[in-house]
Amino acid sequence: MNFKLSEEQELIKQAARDFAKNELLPGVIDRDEKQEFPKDEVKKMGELGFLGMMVDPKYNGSGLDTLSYVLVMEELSKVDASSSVIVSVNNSLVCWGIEKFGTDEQKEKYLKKLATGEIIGAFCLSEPEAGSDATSQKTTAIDKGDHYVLNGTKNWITNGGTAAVYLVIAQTDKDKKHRGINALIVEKGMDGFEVGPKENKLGIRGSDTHSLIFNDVKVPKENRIGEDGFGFKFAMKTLAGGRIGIAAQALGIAAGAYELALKYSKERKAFGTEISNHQAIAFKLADMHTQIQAARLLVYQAAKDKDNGDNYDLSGAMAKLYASQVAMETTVEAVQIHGGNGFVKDYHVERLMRDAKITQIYEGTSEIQKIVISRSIIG
Ligand code: COS
Repeated sequence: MNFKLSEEQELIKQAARDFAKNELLPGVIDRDEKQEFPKDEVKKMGELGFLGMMVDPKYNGSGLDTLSYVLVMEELSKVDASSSVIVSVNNSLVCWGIEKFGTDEQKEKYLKKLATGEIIGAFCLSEPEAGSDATSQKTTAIDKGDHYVLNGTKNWITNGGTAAVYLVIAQTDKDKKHRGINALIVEKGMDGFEVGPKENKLGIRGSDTHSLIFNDVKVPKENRIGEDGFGFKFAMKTLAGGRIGIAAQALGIAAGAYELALKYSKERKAFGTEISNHQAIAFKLADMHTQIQAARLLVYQAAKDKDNGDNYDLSGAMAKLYASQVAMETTVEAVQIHGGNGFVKDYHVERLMRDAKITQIYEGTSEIQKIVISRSIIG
């Protein structure tokens, strides 16, 4: 086992760290407060190649491995998880899904622009009554020969208002259950497609989360991804990779909170000495450091499995389950170490604590990860 990063990976990690410090940090509190989408920052991330990291250069991507991608996700998430979720969805759900399963025409038309960040994408599976129970899709895509007619509502869609391209999962043939589900590429502006109001969220408030309404939207057949009935498998396979991105996001949130707590504990004095000299604080830091490193190894393992062409359903689910738990616990402790200062916005840790929670919910709740893990080990 070689845990050493290559020179290229170190450079990519440093580039993401510099970008987060110089470009994301200055406005992050304000964007969180105002629920403002990081428009300029996303444009710059596109220029740096962060929005199509694993995409083949022939489709304008950076052609990097999954490990490089998680390194970038970790560094961005230390500072701004609202920005990193935009990166995660565009890379692992939208670009990966189209590159892996799309037609040449779909790649030419959509992937080339998504990979540079000229446009961004959204992945639309969840519904008011189908989140974890993903086979119970109520959105319908009725086959009309050369096109589908799409009707229904999707909920909690990241990049919902800002995306130009939406991968929508919908039921075509109810009798076939999950084998009658399709994945369609829907463009903003198609007749009958409406973006609902923006959600007012606990965390990742800079990201843009909406419901979407489809009312007799005509989607050409050539916009279907894969064979008829492939939509549910498409969603599962895509989410398996997405979970590695979210695990890296959770890792970054935890590591960001830990770095702030460590620094603060060496500056803040109480009872005549820096608080890091008190065992009550030092032991918290020891636990945080240990848990974060364990989470990091799980995330790297999942990324390596994907890069090696091995199955990553199990390793990705374990990485997400554990890293999101560590993100929650670490951020709570980071606030505690900061005391009263931890409760005010200027010190960043309260935001990281709020941002951490969603990593236990989206792209499969912790309970769903336990289903995936237990089925995988029990059979
Ligand atoms: N890769 C490929 N195919 C997969 C798969 C995977 N990782 N996981 C499941 N499938 C396939 C199964 O093989 C099965 O297909 P066949 O019957 O053709 O073999 C099909 O999907 C249904 O699988 P299963 O019977 O296991 O479905 P369940 O209803 O029991 O649900 C879980 C499986 C719970 C794992 C799934 O619904 C899930 O992941 N839910 C969470 C969805 C989610 O992440 N929601 C968040 C929205 S995105 S923010």
